[in-house]
Amino acid sequence: MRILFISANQEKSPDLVYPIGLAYIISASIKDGHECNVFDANFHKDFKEPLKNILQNLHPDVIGISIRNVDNAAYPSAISYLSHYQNLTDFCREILSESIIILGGSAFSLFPKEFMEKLKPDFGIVGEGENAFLHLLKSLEENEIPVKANPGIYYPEKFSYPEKFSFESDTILDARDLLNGAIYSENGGSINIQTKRGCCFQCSYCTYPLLEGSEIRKREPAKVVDEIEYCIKKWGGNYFFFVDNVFNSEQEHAIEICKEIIRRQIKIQWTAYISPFCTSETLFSLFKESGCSSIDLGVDSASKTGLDVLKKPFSMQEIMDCAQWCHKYKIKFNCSLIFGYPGETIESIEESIQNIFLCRPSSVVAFIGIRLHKGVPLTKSLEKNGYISHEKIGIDPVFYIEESVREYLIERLSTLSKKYENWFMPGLNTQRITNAYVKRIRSKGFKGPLWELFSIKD
Ligand code: B12
Ligand code: SF4
Repeated sequence: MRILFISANQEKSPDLVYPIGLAYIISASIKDGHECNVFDANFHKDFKEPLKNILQNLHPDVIGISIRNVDNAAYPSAISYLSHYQNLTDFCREILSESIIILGGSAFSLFPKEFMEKLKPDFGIVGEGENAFLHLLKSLEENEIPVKANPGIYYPEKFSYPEKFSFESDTILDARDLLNGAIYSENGGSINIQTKRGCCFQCSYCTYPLLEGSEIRKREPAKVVDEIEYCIKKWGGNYFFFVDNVFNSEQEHAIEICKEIIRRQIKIQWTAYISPFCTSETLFSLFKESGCSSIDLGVDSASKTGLDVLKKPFSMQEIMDCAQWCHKYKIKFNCSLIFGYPGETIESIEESIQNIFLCRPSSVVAFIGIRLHKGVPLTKSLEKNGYISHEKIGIDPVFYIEESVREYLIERLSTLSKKYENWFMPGLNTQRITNAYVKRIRSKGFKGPLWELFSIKD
């Protein structure tokens, strides 16, 4: 089939992000013999003219649209991207009413019913899209109504994630090229790469097990490193972002990848999300040797109550150990925090802040409140105890904030972010790093997450 793939994302904050999810769908489609074309809205703020040209010249049978972010998840100034997605899908319909529109991506997967109602595509695919997308195309080619189509929503893989990273294919490299990898590598902070999917934990607020499944499916380390080498050769970039929800959730696998980078003597820098469970000093020393420049330490809370309520699978001691190894091996690290969870008190807020100061991170990104998503343990228990009804949770962001500490939190975190330049509160608009500034430092070659601007505190 002739397909036009559209990456709808236009968010440039905190950084320009290469649409790797769409690259995977394109890779699968190339492998299956489909004609693949792309339109990336990131490069066309006003997308109408260029999109009209491509739609009219191409007349695609199918338009596959990837929608990544629902909103920026930042209380109190949350931004919803819904109207942009609506404009984009309406425009495609207006220009070519006969093409079949299929939606997918993390935003769609979190609110499939709601996006189906608002954007009215022909189909939508929830979760991992490679096999489902090809299956749907085949059904369409054969003029069959997809067996599992469920009033327009197509859910084939929602509860049956493959056991292996089964969509491994060399066509990922062609797909990466089609999506202008070189421009992203030059203007963004990193080249993104995935080493596995799935998370076996169940932190109370987290959507990742819903999006990727709770079975971990790993790629072969050699394949991951082949892809790294390809990107370096093709695009000249050498800063990589491992986009796994937790890079070290299987310590052995992370170690194998580091060792393979070291064995091939590839000179790269990299960053990743690291969780304080499943770590060791050996892991951090291999991180360093393989080029790890920084890690985002997914702490979430540094108070005993916070770790319990958020169901984090590690202790305060494990957080401290990681911080100590980062200092020893000179790896910059950011601590991500969530304040205002159910049961948060002024004491637990202060305990968390004090413990984070003890860790001496390069930076801190602190969120106020929890953006509620359907189907996660926290939301389910809030629904059960009557705090909120299921219907109220949707595309319009709703946040849980422990009411008794709301004002204290806003005041306290504003003060901290004014006093310490390395404390960031997305949503409080105290941010000193503007998009224009980011563009300037990127054009001068600064790579990595923006918080790498701050050095590790000795
Ligand atoms: C790594 C990551 C980041 C990194 C990215 C670094 C980089 N250089 O790539 C950073 C830290 C920069 C980041 C920033 C943000 N992120 Co982020 N991020 C992630 C994370 C952990 C992984 C994303 C990823 O690359 N996945 C790997 C790819 C292969 O998977 P995928 O994109 O989902 O694609 C699959 C399917 O969705 C589907 N699919 C995708 N497209 C299409 C299209 C079609 C047609 C079909 C059929 C299927 C399909 O198939 C794909 C392959 O199986 C996800 C959480 C998660 N586990 O998904 C959050 C996530 C995507 N981020 C999220 C958000 C909100 C943001 C920010 C807005 C946060 C903020 N306030 O700063 C920014 C936005 C940045 C931007 N410019 O857009 C949300 C989006 C949903 C929401 N709640 O709105 C997520 C889901 C986390 C969450 N809270 O639930 N992020
Ligand atoms: S917060 Fe991290 S460890 Fe916990 S469920 Fe989400 S991805 Fe897994």
